[in-house]
Amino acid sequence: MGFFLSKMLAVFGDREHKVVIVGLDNAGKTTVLYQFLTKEAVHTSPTIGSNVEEITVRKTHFLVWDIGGQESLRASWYSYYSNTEIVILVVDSTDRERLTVTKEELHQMLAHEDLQNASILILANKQDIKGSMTAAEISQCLTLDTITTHPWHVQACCALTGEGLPASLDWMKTQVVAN
Ligand SMILES: Nc1nc2c(ncn2[C@@H]2O[C@H](COP(=O)(O)OP(=O)(O)OP(=O)(O)O)[C@@H](O)[C@H]2O)c(=O)[nH]1
Ligand SMILES: [Mg+2]
Repeated sequence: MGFFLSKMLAVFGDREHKVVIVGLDNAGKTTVLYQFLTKEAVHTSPTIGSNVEEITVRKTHFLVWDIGGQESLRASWYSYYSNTEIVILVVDSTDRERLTVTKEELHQMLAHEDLQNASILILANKQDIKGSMTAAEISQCLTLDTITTHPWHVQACCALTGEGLPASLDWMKTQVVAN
C-alpha cells in the first residue's frame, strides 16, 4: 500500500519525504517503524533487507525505510541514501560495548555525499530498561556536539511503549518544513 500511495501523492503533487532508519542489529529499528505506523509494539525478527512504510504526520508524508543492521548488511546501507532527507539512527541505550561501532557508522554516514543535505535524528532507545544510558551520555559518546555539517537532534525513547516517538515525528516535520 505504501508504494501505491506514494505514487498517488506524487501525481497530486503532495511530496513525500524519504527517511532511512539505520543502527546496529537489535537496536529497535523495526519496532520504531511499526510503533510510528500502528502505535503498538509488534513482534519482530532480525531484518534481512528492508521494510518500507508510509507515515503521515498531520498532512506531511514520510516514506520510511527500515534497514537491517547486522554487520554483513551495514556495507549496503549506502544504497538507500539517495534523496534521503532524514536519517534516524536508533541506538540500543543498554549496549555500551558497541557504542563505538555506532559512532564509527555515524561519522562514516555523515561523510557520505548522498546525505549532505540530510538531518540526523538519534534515538536513544530502550529507556525502559534499568541502567540504560541517558540521551546525554549517548550524545557525549557519539561526540554529537562536533557535528556542524548536518542538523541533528537526540531523543530518548522506548519503542515498546512509543514514549518519545511523537516528539521525534514533530522534529522530523520541522526539518522538512524548514527545507
Ligand atoms: N525493552 C525494550 N526492548 C525493545 C525496545 N525496542 C525494541 N526492543 C526489542 O529489541 C529487539 C530488537 O528489536 P528490532 O526492532 O527487531 O531491532 P532491529 O534494530 O530492527 O534489528 P535488525 O533488524 O536485526 O537490524 C526486539 O526483541 C524488540 O522487542 C525498547 O524500547 N525497549
Ligand atoms: Mg529490523
